[in-house]
Amino acid sequence: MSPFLTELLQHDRFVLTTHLRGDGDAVGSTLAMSRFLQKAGKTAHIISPDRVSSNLDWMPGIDEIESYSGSLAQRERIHGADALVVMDTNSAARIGDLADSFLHAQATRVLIDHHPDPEGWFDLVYQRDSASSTGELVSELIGLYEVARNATVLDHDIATQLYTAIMTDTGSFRFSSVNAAVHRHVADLIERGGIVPEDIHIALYDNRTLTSLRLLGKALERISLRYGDQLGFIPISRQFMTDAGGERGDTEGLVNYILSIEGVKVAVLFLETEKGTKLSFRSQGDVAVNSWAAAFKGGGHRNAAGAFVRGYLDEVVEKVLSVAPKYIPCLQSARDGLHDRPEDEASGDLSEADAAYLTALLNTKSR
Ligand SMILES: [Mn+2]
Repeated sequence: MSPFLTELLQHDRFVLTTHLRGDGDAVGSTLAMSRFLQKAGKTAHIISPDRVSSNLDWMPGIDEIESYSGSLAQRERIHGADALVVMDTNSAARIGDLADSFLHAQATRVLIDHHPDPEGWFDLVYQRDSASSTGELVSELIGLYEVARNATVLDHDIATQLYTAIMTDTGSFRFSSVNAAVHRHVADLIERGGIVPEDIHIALYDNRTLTSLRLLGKALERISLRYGDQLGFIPISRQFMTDAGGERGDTEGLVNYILSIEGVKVAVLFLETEKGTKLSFRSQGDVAVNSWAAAFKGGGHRNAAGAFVRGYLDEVVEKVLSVAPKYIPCLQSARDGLHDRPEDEASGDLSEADAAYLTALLNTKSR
């Protein structure tokens, strides 16, 4: 068996968690990992830092996820665990109020994740940033276990959870992280798990409200292009959201539409919130957006990243777009008269409270 699994399975009482505002990969991979551990004879509980996305309510096992309340029972459960597993994020700030007890735990702190640059406080790590999703990593681990123990772990529920995880984190199998290995995992989930992919796609994507679709229409009218039409962006003000009757979550996936324009290689969604503007960066293929996001104290993957910047929406838009060519070389030959500003894009000093707020807000789609 892999050294990681051998060491992991020396433990008996597991508590698993994932990042704030858990998405398909976060929730699916954590549920599948928990069920896997239970089938391996362990006790496993999932405590999420907050409520997971409501579009996952249909997922098998979803009721087993507790939201963290800080209750005595939950704290005792964490204290009594001999392994604490963090999934689909590598950062204490992204597990909200659980961070304190995880950081100071006596238990083995385990990371299973596909984000780059893990924080240093984990004792046992299964991480590969070229993996399409945390779901793919869990699928791998289950496969290794099944071979080593000559056992069957994969079932209909686990297959549903992992299919959801991999599918949502790959934009329905279209991002640059998708390769033959991903499809082999998925083929196995379909074949051995007996799942019907169409049912999962319908459950996830065909439940929009008319209001949110109308909001999408209005938002798409606001797309602008720059840098030789290679960069597209949409600014969404709070006023726009109010006028359109939109709710949090209605802008989900909006940024991906920008990339569907021919010739557009980089897309940014600017979403104004009460305290500043949330940025979602997307790009295609070899074009990387994570260092651009990092310039604004954000982060993420090569093709999907996020950040949060204080200030008025219009100012933030100009500030972020004006430095784009510095981080995206393909835009350099297509400068279109924007003023490049001096090295001030790191938006000054964030107080600790601001930084924490930023992190909580950041939903980098944690691919
Ligand atoms: Mn992920």
